[in-house]
Amino acid sequence: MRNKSIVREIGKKLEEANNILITSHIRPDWDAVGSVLGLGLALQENGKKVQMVLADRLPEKFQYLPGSEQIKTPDSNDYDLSIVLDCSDFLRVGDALQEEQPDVNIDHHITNLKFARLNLVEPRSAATSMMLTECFPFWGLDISQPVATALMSGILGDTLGFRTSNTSPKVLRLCASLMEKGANLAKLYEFILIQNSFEAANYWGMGLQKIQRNGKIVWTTLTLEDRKKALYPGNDDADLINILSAINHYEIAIVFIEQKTGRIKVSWRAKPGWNVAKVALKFGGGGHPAAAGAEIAGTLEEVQQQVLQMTNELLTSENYSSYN
Ligand SMILES: [Mn+2]
Repeated sequence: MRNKSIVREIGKKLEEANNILITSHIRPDWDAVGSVLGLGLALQENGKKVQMVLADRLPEKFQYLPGSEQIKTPDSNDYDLSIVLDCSDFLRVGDALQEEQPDVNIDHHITNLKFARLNLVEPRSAATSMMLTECFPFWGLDISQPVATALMSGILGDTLGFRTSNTSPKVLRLCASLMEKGANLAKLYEFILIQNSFEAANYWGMGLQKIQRNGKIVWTTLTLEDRKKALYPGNDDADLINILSAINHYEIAIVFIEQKTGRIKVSWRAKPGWNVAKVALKFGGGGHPAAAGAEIAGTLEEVQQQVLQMTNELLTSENYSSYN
């Protein structure tokens, strides 16, 4: 933690507050849910009233985490401290918060806009759940088994199972301490990173049949028709991007996912050394150097053309990202 004084200030706020609202971004991932649950449960165990709120209904897979039944969609909120976790842009909170400026933002996205009154932002940190694991001793919060499970899930999710280039010795030490507190690494790893549904595998097949390459980029598309044929229930790529980014000799992988809204969801993955968040940001998205996303208006053909062009520009104009 490099911002010790902000960590202390946030600790003071937590101590003073009695009714705390914790939220994260729309389309939550494991770090969003893991950090909300990790902090929420730890504060509850310390006698605080905590509301855990997400704008989107919690996808089924997260029910695996103890305490997840407490996460609810927004209603008339009454609270005296608001905390936004793992969220770089206040817009991504959706309608989980009605106020103009939240009290606290804790996040690790390089694209963070520091929109709260107190911002603890560490772009070098591998996950918001990791930042919380580091902060808890300063805030006098113990880590129970459910809290350790939530935090470990967030770290596993964002490091893709300790594979991203920001997986430092510190990440592994913190995870070892979470194991000592009762987080079951093998079980969480299998559930979060390995297991997937038959429908997802079928959907991958549709995308894999269409893979294309040009220069250092490999990409594919998933249409609404593909989704329907595969009976895949989500509106995402079912993590097909992980398979594309495993193809050797290509620096950047992209998946274009057609949405019912007439927009195209774009997911980028880059080998170490490239910062695809820069391209995502140009399209109104965001993310991390190695993994970023955006949702762009236009047809599949139009968006493909624009995104491939911009991504190619990144590959030709930049040799090394200082954040990797
Ligand atoms: Mn995160």
